[in-house]
Amino acid sequence: MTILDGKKVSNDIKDEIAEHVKSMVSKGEKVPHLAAILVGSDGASMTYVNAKVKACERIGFNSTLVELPEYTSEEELLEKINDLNTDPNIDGFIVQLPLPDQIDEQKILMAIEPDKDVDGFHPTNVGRMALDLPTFLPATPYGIMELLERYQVETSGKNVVVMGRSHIVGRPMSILMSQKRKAGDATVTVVHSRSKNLKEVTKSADIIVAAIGISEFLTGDMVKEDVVVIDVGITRIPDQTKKNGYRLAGDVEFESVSKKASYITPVPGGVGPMTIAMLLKNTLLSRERHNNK
Ligand code: L34
Repeated sequence: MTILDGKKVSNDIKDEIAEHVKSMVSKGEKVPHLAAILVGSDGASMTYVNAKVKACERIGFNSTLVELPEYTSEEELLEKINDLNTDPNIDGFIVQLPLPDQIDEQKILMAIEPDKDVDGFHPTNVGRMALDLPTFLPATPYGIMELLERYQVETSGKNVVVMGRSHIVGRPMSILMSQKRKAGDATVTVVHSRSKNLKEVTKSADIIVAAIGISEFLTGDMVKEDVVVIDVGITRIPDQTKKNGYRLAGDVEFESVSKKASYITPVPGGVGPMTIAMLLKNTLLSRERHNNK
C-alpha cells in the first residue's frame, strides 16, 4: 500500500511556484496577488482560508484577506466582489464556501469575473472545463488529478466510481476523469444518495473518489483488493483527548480500507493541502494571462 502524500506533493508544487515567482521578481514583473473573502467565523473555513493566505506569503505571492461578519447581506457581499473584479492589482480571488443562509451562493459565484475566478466555479469556467477548453480547474478536483498524475496511477480504461455529485468536487471529478487527458480516459460512474446497490458498484471500482461528506462512510467490505482510494471528506469529530477538542475524519474508514488499497490518500495530509497548492497554481496562471493582455 502506498500513501498518496498530498502534503509532500503540495510542498513540491509550492516550491516550484516559488521558483517561478523568483524569476518573475528578477525580471521586474508583478507577482501574483490572490484575495480571499471569508464571511463569518466558521472554524474550519477560517483554518482553510488562513492556510491559503499563509501559503501565499511562503511562495512570494501578495495576498488580501477580506473578512466580513456573519450577518453580511448579499448586497454587501456583491459590492465587495465588484471591488475585487475591478481592482487591477488583484489577479484572482475566491469567496470561501459555505456562505450564511441569507446569501444565495449561486448568485455570488455568478458575480465573480470569470477571468479572476481562480476557484473555477463560475458557469463560464465550468462550461469551459466540460468542453476541455483552457480554464481555471476547480482546486480540489485539479489537486486530485495532479496527485494521480504525479504518482503515475494508471487511470486509462479503469473503472472509476465517484461518490457524490457536488458542483465543487463530485461533478467536476466525473467530467475530468472521463476526458482524454492525463489522469483521465477512465470509465466513470457517479453514485449519490439515491443510488441503489451501492456496495455492488463500489466493489467493482478500480478507483474510488469519496466526496459525500459523511465521515468514515466507505468501509473495507465495500472495496476490492488493490483499489485506489481518494478521500475528499474532512469532518471535525469532537474528541476530548485532542488539545483542540476534535479530530479530523475523512469519508473513508482508513483502518479497514487501507488494508486492501494499493494507493490511498490520508486525512489530513491528502487532498486538503493539494487544494491549496492548485489554487496557487491557478493564481499564477491568472497573473500570466493578465501579463499577456
Ligand atoms: N470557495 N470554498 C471555496 N474554495 C475552496 O477550494 C473551498 N474548499 C473546501 C471548502 N470551501 C471552499 C477548501 O479550500 C474545502 N477546502 C479545504 C482546503 C484546505 C484543507 C481542507 C479543505 C486543508 O488544508 N486540510 C488539511 C487539514 C486542515 C485542518 O487542520 O483542518 C489537511 O491536511 O487535509
